[in-house]
Amino acid sequence: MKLLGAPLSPFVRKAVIVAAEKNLDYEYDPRPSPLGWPEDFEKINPLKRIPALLPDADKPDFAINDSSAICAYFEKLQPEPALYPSAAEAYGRALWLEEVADTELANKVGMLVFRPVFFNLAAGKPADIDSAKSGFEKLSEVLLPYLESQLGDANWFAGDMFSIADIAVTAQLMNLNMVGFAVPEDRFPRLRAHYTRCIARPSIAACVEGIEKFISTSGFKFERIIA
Ligand SMILES: N[C@@H](CCC(=O)N[C@@H](CS)C(=O)NCC(=O)O)C(=O)O
Repeated sequence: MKLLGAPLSPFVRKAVIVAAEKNLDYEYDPRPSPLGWPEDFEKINPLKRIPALLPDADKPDFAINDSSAICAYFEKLQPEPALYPSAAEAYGRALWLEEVADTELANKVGMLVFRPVFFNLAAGKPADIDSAKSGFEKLSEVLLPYLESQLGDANWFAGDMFSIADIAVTAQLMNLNMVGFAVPEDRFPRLRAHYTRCIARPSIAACVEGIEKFISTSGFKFERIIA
């Protein structure tokens, strides 16, 4: 089984975390990236997005694309530990919050905060901190309050178990952190505590380590805006 996609992609990260939680064995190809696609990548994913998964080396035409499809496939492949609740209500919540994370949260974190910092640095330009700050404020208007309210007093987003919802949200917030914006503890204490709880898991801590290694070797300077 081969998983393809650059590790800074939050969607690739989702799949990497789920595979780690389930102790799945796979080969990893980090090359496909929005900053440069390998030739013929469209043959694997006609949507030209990452992550992509080639489940079987003997079936090179069989690809599963999209992090949600890949994570759900992993759940069937290795049901334990379960990352999707079995009760209908918690299952529905998990899928809904995964969707919120993969669409609106990803869009706002990616376009409004991550891009003005990371894409500028990658292009050899100074980070556009003012745009990132105003992007972060937009994120703080509706989405972060919504996630804060959805947690309530619970440790996890869906039922009493760590699930795909926790993974999907955390995978996005990690990119926010990478470019200098922690979830502010004074404004969103439950979400901040949830983030801290999630990144303590070995499956996610390994990804945090990967980001830190990237930062220290890239030579990019990421200013800390919210600690
Ligand atoms: N819904 C997809 C979204 C995947 C996605 O948008 N990935 C980004 C990288 S973070 C990508 O490949 N973008 C390519 C592009 O926009 O050209 C998923 O969950 O996998």
